[in-house]
Amino acid sequence: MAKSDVKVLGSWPSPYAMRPRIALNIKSVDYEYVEERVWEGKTELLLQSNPVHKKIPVLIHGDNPICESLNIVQYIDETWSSGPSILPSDPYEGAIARFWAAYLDEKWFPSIKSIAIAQGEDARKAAIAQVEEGLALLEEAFGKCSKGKPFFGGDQIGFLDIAFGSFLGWLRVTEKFNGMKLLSEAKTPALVNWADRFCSDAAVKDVMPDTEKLAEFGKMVIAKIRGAGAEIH
Ligand SMILES: N[C@@H](CCC(=O)N[C@@H](CS)C(=O)NCC(=O)O)C(=O)O
Repeated sequence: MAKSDVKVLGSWPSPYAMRPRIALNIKSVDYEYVEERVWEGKTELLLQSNPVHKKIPVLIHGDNPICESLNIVQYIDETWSSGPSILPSDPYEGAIARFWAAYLDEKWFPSIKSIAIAQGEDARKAAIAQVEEGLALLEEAFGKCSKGKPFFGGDQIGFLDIAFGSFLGWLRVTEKFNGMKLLSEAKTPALVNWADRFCSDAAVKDVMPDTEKLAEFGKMVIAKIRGAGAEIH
């Protein structure tokens, strides 16, 4: 497949945009990465490719746009057999991986955002407690899914590794902003080691944003939100 036949529309600070890139790297598929500065405006290509949500990431394969990051990862897994499988072949393990991925997107990451925009100390502490509660659940899930292997997906990075790992940059920024560790040897030892392994994996390391750069971007976004009373996307 020629590089120009596979495009990813993404934005560097977006956790969601990392997901298709990691999946394509796992499958050793060459692709063109198109940086969309969605916080400044949207290109015609993005609006045409994702007219429903108007969000990145979008995978454009030939003439076909595919939207929603986890849906894209599944598409990549089903389309290319040029690398290890990303979704578990066992239906129960697949259902568990998709369950936790939905939990991360629908509940856990919104709590991370709540820490950033919490008004007052009580609200901030409540949001931190929610994030920590989620991490305790994920620590337990890691034990069950990995069965003693390095990743949620076993020996290789799988669907849930991608879903969760893509949030590690923002988790580190949150730790930095709040002067605390959310992933710690004391509370989440397995996830601490998993996070190090995930970030240094060949499929991930070049797409994981630098924490300092992400923190600078985060400050800008938070200031904008506090000013406008808007929501973080
Ligand atoms: N559920 C979507 C979320 C994608 C998303 O929220 N993208 C953000 C960037 S992180 C975006 O494009 N925001 C622009 C907007 O909402 O206008 C996915 O998994 O792909």
